[in-house]
Amino acid sequence: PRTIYLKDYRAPDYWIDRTDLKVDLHEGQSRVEATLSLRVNEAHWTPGQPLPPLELQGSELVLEGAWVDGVALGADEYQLTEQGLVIQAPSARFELRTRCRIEPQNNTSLEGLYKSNGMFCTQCEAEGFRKITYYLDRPDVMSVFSCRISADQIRYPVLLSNGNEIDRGVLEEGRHWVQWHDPFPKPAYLFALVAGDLQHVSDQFVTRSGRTVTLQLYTEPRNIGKCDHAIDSLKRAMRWDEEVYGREYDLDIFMIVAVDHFNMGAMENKGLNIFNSSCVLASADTATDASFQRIEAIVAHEYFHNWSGNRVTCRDWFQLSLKEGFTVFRDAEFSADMNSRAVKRIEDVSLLRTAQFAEDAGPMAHPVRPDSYMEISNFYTLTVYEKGAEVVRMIHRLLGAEAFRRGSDLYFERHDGQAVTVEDFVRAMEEASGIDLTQFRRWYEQAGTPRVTVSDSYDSASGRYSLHFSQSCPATPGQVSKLPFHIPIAVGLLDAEGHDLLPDSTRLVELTEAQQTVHFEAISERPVPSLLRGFSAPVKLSYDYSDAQLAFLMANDSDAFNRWDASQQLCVRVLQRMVPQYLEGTPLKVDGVLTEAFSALLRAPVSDPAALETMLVLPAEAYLAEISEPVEVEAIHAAREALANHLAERFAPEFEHLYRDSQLEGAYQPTAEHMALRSLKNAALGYLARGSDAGVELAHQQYRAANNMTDRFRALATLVHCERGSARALAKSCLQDFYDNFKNDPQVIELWLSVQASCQRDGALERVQALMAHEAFDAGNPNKLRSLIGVFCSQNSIGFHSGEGAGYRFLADQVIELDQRNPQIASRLVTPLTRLRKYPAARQQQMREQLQRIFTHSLSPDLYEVVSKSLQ
Ligand code: B3K
Ligand code: ZN
Repeated sequence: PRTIYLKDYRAPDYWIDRTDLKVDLHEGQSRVEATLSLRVNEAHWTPGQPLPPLELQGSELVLEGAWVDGVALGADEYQLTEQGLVIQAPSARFELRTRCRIEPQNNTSLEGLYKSNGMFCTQCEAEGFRKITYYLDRPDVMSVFSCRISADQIRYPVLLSNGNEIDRGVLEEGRHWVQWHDPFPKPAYLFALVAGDLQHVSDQFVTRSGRTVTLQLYTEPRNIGKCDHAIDSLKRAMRWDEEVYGREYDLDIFMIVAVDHFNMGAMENKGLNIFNSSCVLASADTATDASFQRIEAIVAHEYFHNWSGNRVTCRDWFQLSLKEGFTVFRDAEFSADMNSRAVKRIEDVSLLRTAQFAEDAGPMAHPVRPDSYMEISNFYTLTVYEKGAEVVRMIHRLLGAEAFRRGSDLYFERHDGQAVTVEDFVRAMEEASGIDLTQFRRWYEQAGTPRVTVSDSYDSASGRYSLHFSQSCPATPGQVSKLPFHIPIAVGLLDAEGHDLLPDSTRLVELTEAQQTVHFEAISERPVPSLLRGFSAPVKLSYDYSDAQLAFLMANDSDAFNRWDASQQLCVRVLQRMVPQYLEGTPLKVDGVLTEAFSALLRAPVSDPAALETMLVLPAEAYLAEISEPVEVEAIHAAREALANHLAERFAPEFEHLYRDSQLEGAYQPTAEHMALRSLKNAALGYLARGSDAGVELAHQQYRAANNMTDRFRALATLVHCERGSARALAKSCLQDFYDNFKNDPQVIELWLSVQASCQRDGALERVQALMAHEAFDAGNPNKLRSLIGVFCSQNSIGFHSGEGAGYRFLADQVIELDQRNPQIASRLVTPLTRLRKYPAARQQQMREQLQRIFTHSLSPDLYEVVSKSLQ
C-alpha cells in the first residue's frame, strides 16, 4: 500500500453539487444508480484549457453502465482502474450517471453497504462510500444528497436515509420505495441508509427557538423495551448543546438505528445516526451502570457531531481530530455535568494514561494531526480522540470558559457548511481570545508524551517558594527531536494543615521553555505542592514526593482529582517496590504508610461514594505495565494481588460496613447517586470475597438476589475472578445460570464472554478457545470478537503472556484469519503484539516471530501498516 502525506493535499478537480441515488435492494444483487451534478474546480482550471480527467473512487463495484449528460459512454470512453473510474469531462459542468451492482450480503468488512441480522445498513466513514458507488470519496467534496430506496415490502417495511422523507409509493412484486432528501450539503462519509423490519420508539424535543423535532430510535422488535435511556440521553444532550454551546438541531427529525454488527461504537450520519446495539440499548435487567453511562456519553457524542463534524466538517482525514478531539471534549464535559465531574475526569485520565500513553510509546505513535498514513482506518486512535480532546481541554483552560465560547461561536459561524482544518479551529480560538497559540500548535504536530520533572526550593527569609520545571519528549517514529511544548500546569500549594495557601487556591503556570522556574511570593511556610491539578495537561509529571506527602495529599488536597492521583501514586510506589521482591523470591511487603492512608480513608465518613470508590480501585495491570520497562507480567500481577489481599484482610470490618451502608432499597435507577453507591458497594464486595469464604457467600447471595444487571454482573465477576477455593463451584454454577437466563440477549452475552476472557486463573487460553467453539460465540460479530479475543489479549496479561508464546500464536492465528473478512477489526485486535518492545528479550522475540508470521501472508492495507511499522 502507498503512504499518503498531508503535505500533498490538493483540493479536488471537481465538485459534486448534487448527488441523487437510487438504491434497489435485493437478496442477491443490489443496484445503485448515482446521478452526480459535477462542476470543475475553477481554482484548478482556466477556460480554454483542457479539462482535467474526472477520477472517481470505487471498490468492489460492478459497473453496468455510465451516462454523461444522458448519453451512454462507450467502452473506450472510460477506464476502470485499481482505484476506480476515470472519464474525460465533456464540459465544465455536466451530469454523470452510473449504475453499479453490489452484493451487501457478502460484505463482511462491515464497511459500505452490508447486512446485519437481515437488515441492510451502511458505514461510510472514512472511505466506505466508494463501496456503494463511484464517487469523489473525500470529505472536502460536499454535496446535497437525495436517496430513493426500494425493497421488498414485507422484509423491509422500514426504509431510511438522511434528512427528510419526501415521498413514498408501492411497486410491483410486493416492493415499495421511499424517497429521502437531505438539504444540508455533506461529504459522502456522512451518508447512511437502513432497510429492515424494525420497530421504533418516538419522542419529541422542542428547540429553544421553538421548533419541534421528532426523535426516533429504531431497533429489531425484541429490543423495543431497551430504548428509553438512549432517548432520554439524547434529549439531555440536545438541551446541553443549546445551553453550553448555543447550538440548536437543524432538521425536523433525528433518527437513531441500533445494529448488532458494527465495527465501532456509533456513527454520526446526518439525521440518521447508526449505533452498535451495545452502545444504545439498555434496560435495568440487562445493562450495567457502566453501559448506561457509556450510552449516555456516546449518544451525546454522536449528537454533538451534528455541529462539530457535520455542519463544519474536515477538509481531509489528517484533520480527523478537528471533529473527534473537539467532540470528545464536548461529550466529556456533558458527562461531567450530568454525573460526578471528578469521577468522569478520573476515568478519562486513567484511559489516557493506560492506553494513549502506550500508543504514544509504541510503533504506531503519531501526532494528534498525523502527517502520513497508509490506511486511515488505523488512525481512529486514542491519540486522535482522547489526546485530541486533552488538547482542546488545554485551549479551554488557557482561554477560560468565556473566551473559549466566543472562539467556538466564531468557528461555527465562520465555517458553517465548510470542510476545514485544525488550523482554522485554532485560529478562531486565537482571534476570539487575543491569546497567541503559536507554540501551542506543537501539540498537534509532535507525537509522544512529554515528561515534566519538577523540583522546588523555599527561602523562609523572603517567603519565596520556587518551582523548577524541566520538560522533554521522547523520540517517536519519524520525529527524533522535539521542541518544547506550551504546557498549562495547574498548581496548588498546601500548608501543614492541608489548606490551600494560594489566594485563588490554584494558579495556572504556563511552561514554554525546556527549563523554567516559577516563583510564588509571600508563602508563609514550606508548602507541599499539588501539581497538575485536574490533569491540566497530558504529560508524565514527576516530583520527588515522600510517601508521607502523598498520603497527606490523598487526605487533604482540595482538588478531588489530585486526591485520587496521590492515592494512585502511593499504590504505584508500593507496587513497584514489590516487583523486585517478587523477582528475587522474597516475601512481598506492603509499606505501612499506605496501610495508614487507607485506614484514614476508610474510617472517614463517606461524603462522596463515587470518589471513594475510585480510590479503592488499585492501579490496573495495564497501567502498571505502561509505566514499567521491561514489563514483568507475573511480578506485576502478583504484587497487585498481594496488595489487594492485604487490604482485604486488614480492613475486612470497614469493607463490611461500606457494603452494608451502601445498600439501596427499591427499584433500580440509573441515576448518578445510585450508581455511585452501587459502585462503592461492589468494590467493597470484591475485597470481602478476597478476604473470607463468608465474603464469597455474600457475592453468591448478591448474585441471586440482584434486581439489576450491575449488581448481578459484579457479583458474578467477583466469583469468577476470586482465587478462593470456595468460589470455584459457585462461579461455575452462576456462569451457567447467567448463560441460561440471558443467552438470547447479545449484549449480556458479551459481558458473559468478557468476564471469562479476563479471568487470570490457570488455563485461560484453553478456556477462551473452548468459548470460541461455544454457540454463544460468533466470529462474524465484532462485539463478540472484542469481548472474547480482545479482552483476553489486552486485559488478561497472565493468560496472554503465558505458555511460551502460546497466547501470541493464538492471536496471530486469529488475526490472519480475520483479516480476510474484516481488516479493520483484525488490525485493531493485533495491538497487544505491537507492544513487543516493552517486554523482556525472550517474550519480545516470541512476539516478533508471530508478527513476522502474520507478515508472510497477503495482508489488507490496514493490517500491513500496523504489522510492518511494528517490525521496523
Ligand atoms: N466517526 C465515527 C467513527 C467512524 C470510524 C470509521 N472507521 C464515530 C465517532 O467518532 O463518532
Ligand atoms: Zn466521533
